[in-house]
Amino acid sequence: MTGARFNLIDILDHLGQKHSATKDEIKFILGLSDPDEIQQLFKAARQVRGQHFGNQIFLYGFLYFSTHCQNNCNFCRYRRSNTRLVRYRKTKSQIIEAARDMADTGVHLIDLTMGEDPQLYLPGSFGRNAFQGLVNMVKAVQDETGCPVMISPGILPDEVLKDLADAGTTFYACYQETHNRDLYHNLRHGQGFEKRLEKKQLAKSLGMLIEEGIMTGVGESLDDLADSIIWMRDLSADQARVMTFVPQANTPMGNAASQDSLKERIIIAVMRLILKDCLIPASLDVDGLSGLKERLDAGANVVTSIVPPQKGLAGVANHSLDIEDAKRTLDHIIPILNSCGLFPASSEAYQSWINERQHLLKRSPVKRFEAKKEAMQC
Ligand code: SAM
Ligand code: MD0
Ligand code: SF4
Repeated sequence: MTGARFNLIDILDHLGQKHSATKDEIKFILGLSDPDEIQQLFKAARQVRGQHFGNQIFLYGFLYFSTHCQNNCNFCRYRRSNTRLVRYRKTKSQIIEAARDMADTGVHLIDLTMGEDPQLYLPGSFGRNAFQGLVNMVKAVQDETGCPVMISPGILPDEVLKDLADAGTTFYACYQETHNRDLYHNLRHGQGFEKRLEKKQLAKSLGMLIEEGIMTGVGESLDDLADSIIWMRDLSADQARVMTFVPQANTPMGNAASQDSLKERIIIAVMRLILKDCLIPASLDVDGLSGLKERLDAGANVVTSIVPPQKGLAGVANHSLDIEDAKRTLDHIIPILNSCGLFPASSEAYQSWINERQHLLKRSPVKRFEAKKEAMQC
């Protein structure tokens, strides 16, 4: 518990009227444990979602095109030292075919995700040329599907981020996992905390929208969670996610206790109340299709990790759950949206949300960048 006791109804009213909250108030709502109070929190989050997005939900296809990785994140199945899995690297034509299939079913965006594939980071070839194939592939996916693209590649050289921005890539996703530096170094061992933040800032200054993300169930405190939400606000994240850590066999954190979805849902709701018009995913990658309704009920407005079957594609936190039995598809997802009184948005509605957001970014890039720099110094 946080110690301080506030009046929940007052805070929820205040946040529902577009106001902000102090860190102590954020900690207080993150720490709720009374089931009735948690339901009030979820209801308030759904109301704020409704104010900004009505009953429209966005849908993201997930395409994990290379599971090779040079890094050794302690939480991740795809860490370099895990030799007990079969990895893959999809060809450009396989990627385009899978992306086209997903676009045909009606997703709004294609999320192209990779490990930091060592083939792209070979000694001597690090730089723009090594990544030309990646940039061309993003262009081809955009052209062939007509969908906006999110790229989730980890850390890239600055000039490659620039090439991706020039190619019209809509989103750069790069998750900090936590904004507590000590915890970060336990999770993303050997990777720079500042560097990861700076890449997001650079992407934003180049005109791309950014997604920030955290994990819960990794030893974080309420204070850490409140800090992360404040970071997301100060970074002007366009999309903000939380995922419950799923322990992975043959990794250093493989024997950790698993956490149920309640904390994740509380964080989703608090993000909604604080970040308001930000996109907030309900990922199918943690609890599969059966965890979708409860995440939407907490105020999420994007379904992510939609994966087509029969393509040999993997998830991240759950590499196979619900994929080959086609449950991560719109046929299964749409009835669940409808049961919550929600509907898939049109592609035009998604594109106009993006346009509006990019327009805002163009109007005040310097101010936003300075605000973020100040936030980094706190
Ligand atoms: N390699 C790139 C990178 O690390 O930025 C792209 C992959 S990234 C989109 C994979 C994300 O999935 C991680 O940042 C983390 O948030 C989440 N993730 C990975 N392993 C997980 C696990 N075991 N449980 C829950 N989430 C996990
Ligand atoms: C998801 N498995 O949406 C995906 C992944 C990467 N941008 C997203 C973590 O849950
Ligand atoms: Fe590699 Fe990304 Fe997994 Fe870390 S989270 S090991 S960078 S794939």
